[in-house]
Amino acid sequence: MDANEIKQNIGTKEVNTWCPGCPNFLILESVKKAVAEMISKGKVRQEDFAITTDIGCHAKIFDYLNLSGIYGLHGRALPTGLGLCLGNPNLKVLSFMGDGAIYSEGAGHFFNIGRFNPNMVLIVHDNQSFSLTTGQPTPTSQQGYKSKAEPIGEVDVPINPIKVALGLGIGFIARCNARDFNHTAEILKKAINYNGFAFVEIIQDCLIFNKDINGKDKMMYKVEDNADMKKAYKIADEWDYNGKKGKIGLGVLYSVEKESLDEKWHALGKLKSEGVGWKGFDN
Ligand SMILES: Cc1ncc(C[n+]2csc(CCOP(=O)(O)OP(=O)(O)O)c2C)c(N)n1
Ligand code: SF4
Repeated sequence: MDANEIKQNIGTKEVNTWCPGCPNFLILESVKKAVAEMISKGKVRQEDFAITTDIGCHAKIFDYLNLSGIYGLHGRALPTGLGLCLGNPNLKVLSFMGDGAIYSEGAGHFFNIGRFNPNMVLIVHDNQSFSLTTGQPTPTSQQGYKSKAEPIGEVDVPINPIKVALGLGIGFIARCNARDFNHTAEILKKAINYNGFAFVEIIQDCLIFNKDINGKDKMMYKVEDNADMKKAYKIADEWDYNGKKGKIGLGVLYSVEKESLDEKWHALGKLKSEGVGWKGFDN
């Protein structure tokens, strides 16, 4: 089967309930494209992928991907994904989270995952809003964002997830534009092939909530794959998530080799080399 036929199989027939035109459709396309192209090369099978999702608009991707996985609790897609990695180190685990999910409810898990360094990919749909619950500010919302929860406008300065990830020692850090789905698919393939924990932050508009921060495409530019930490901080500093001033670097902002969980933990590495999960479980 060629990549296009495989891509058809990775989709489902579920009725899609995202708002018409939501960039989540394009993130879905990128994931299907990346996974299908990898399968078409013959080195990995559809059943080698597993997904975990959070709760939120983004998390509905679970219903639209024909991949095994767990539709988890809000803020918990990362530990759920880590559990899958421990259960079967041969899986390629993709965890999908919103900016509210990962930088607020799930922040404690983000804090530690770079240290653990399991072989998995975190994909963040960052629309700078808690959208499923009708638009409350998240840690990446810009100051002044008015919502029913904060009618006077957000008073706190947003975090910069790229700088946070660098500070946490995450070995693969990338940023993408949801609308540029070919580029996102290329980055996702690199993230999936990375040996260790890969973080992919996708900038996404929400068409209904926090509309003031939408439409940043003109600020975006592509960077070459980078392994220099100082340069990565410099790129991260070019945009502070607090408005529409600055430049948004896209691509692999930082990638270095680090000992992965299965390399540190020999029992897990042994299972990986034997091509099995924990003994006693049906793989
Ligand atoms: C522990 C917990 N806290 C809060 C909620 C309510 N809740 C469900 S979805 C959601 C918003 C999700 O926002 P985000 O993760 O940014 O994703 P988006 O909807 O923007 O894609 C919230 C607050 C919940 N289900 N569980
Ligand atoms: S509310 Fe926003 S993020 Fe959610 S489906 Fe609609 S456009 Fe997409």
